[in-house]
Amino acid sequence: MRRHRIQLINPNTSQAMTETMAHTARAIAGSRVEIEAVCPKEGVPSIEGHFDEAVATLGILQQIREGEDRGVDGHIIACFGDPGLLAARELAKGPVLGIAEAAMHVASLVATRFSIVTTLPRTVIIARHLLHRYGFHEHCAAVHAIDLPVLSLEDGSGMAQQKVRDFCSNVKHQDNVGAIILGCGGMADLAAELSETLEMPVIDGVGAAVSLMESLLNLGVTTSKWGDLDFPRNKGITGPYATCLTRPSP
Ligand code: 5HY
Repeated sequence: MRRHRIQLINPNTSQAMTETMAHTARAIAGSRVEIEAVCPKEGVPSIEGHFDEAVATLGILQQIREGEDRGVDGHIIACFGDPGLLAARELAKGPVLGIAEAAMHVASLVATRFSIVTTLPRTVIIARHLLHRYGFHEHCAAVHAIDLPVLSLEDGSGMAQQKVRDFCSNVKHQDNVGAIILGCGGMADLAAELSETLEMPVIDGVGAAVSLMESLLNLGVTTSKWGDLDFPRNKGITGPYATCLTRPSP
């Protein structure tokens, strides 16, 4: 049975956060799966808004290109805004999953309603836009921001993690929901512990995306190239984006 190679892309340039997510991904992945964790060399140290997402998207598409050239089977965009997801699906042969979309699918399978706990207030609208785009807005009771800079999750003090724990405990008792989604890739390593202590499903998108990706690869389904997710037409794009675009041989 051929091994599946999944590229886990952390769209920010934090190597520490890439390792946190890679650790969780490898813990969840089955024995037939190899996780290749990467992050762009240039770009934004953390993604906390629309501008950051736009800047990070070039790095994501270049990583997709490099992964395709290495022959990976699938890609995961490990940032809770799912930046560049549809553009990445156009570029890739294999499936591409965003951690927000994956977490919402998994949460809706185990609870009729869920709440999302994310980092900064300014990113709440990004999660709301995705809830509507993916059709999960009726499943979501609330999107909360802890008012936590993303990189505080990697400062080693543990304070950010304690804030997440306390906040999720309040959400359990206030929101009348059956599940909580952790709205940042940097929180990936907290889901198992919180599910146990809160005795309810606490879902992280990295783990959810790895499991869903394995299912897609086992089913042998890939991104449809019939219609809008077909490979981009190579029409002489100039500048840094041109590097994303060598069309793979059929
Ligand atoms: C993330 N930012 O998952 C998002 C979280 C957020 O750098 N990785 C980031 O707050 O949107």
